[in-house]
Amino acid sequence: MTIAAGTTVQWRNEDATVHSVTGDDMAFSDSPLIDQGEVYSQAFDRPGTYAYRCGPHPNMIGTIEVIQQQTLKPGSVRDRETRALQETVELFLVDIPAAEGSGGD
Ligand SMILES: [Cu+2]
Repeated sequence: MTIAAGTTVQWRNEDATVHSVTGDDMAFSDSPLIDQGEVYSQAFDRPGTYAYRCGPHPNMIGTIEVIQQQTLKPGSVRDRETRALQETVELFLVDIPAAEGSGGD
């Protein structure tokens, strides 16, 4: 997902097991284990691409793209979408089962 610099992202765990938000390459502070119904918040102030995964479930991955609001063309669709996301966005943590029958080697 794409957000404007300065946006705080909240991950809410709506799954039945604990998850975490662990930034790849130490790009941001890792969350503790997030219990069911709990929220982890992280502000993204600097533009860049931030990949993350779940510590206990490395198949759960996501990416946050942070852009400078000023680089957007005023009135563009992306500008409006990004403005709408500027303060707080909420993502949900739900485990995605690994693909089955991938064949192996
Ligand atoms: Cu997990």
